[in-house]
Amino acid sequence: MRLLDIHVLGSPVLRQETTPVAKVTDELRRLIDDMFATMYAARGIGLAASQVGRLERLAVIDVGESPLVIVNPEIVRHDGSAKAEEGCLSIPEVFGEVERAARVAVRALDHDGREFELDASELLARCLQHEIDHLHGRLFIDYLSVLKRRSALSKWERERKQYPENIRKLPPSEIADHNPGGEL
Ligand code: K1U
Ligand code: ZN
Repeated sequence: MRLLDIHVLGSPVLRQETTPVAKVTDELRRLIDDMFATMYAARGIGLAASQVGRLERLAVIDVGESPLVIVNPEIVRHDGSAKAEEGCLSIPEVFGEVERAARVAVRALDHDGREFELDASELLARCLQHEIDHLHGRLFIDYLSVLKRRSALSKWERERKQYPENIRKLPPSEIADHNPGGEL
């Protein structure tokens, strides 16, 4: 298992559209394992491929229930709306309230390339929407009002100095520290 570098705001890959995965191969499963290790090490609840500089359309999620892999995810139904604070591993220390669908149904392929559908609400619904947005080059700050976005970006201008070349490197000691799902 390897810890991957996380691309932060300013890295062009975060704004790119990802490419649908044609087949879930062993190489892709290794990437998925590395993404879980990286997400746990960074204390996140989700991580999309573009955040680690890859353009395959896939993300990993663990909101404390069980680890979830979504390959080629699509929101097939949504309803209601809910507002809550979000953060992003690619914009550390910046937070903002985002209104999203309260419930979503997502269709995707799993770790073995099998199609499944999932109904989600609460934090899982929010995290699914946040990760699927990443896969289309969208970030939570895009939803903030002009004033809140300006303030988020000014905070980020101070924070970003810690990330030369728009890369966030995780300390290797983090690898075994945090693994809520027992996945590693
Ligand atoms: O994709 C990412 O950048 C991961 C991001 C996902 C996310 C956070 C909050 C709402 C929706 C999606 C994070 O995990 S940032 C870390 C964080 O804010 C958080 C961690 C644990 C519980 C709740 C939030
Ligand atoms: Zn994010």
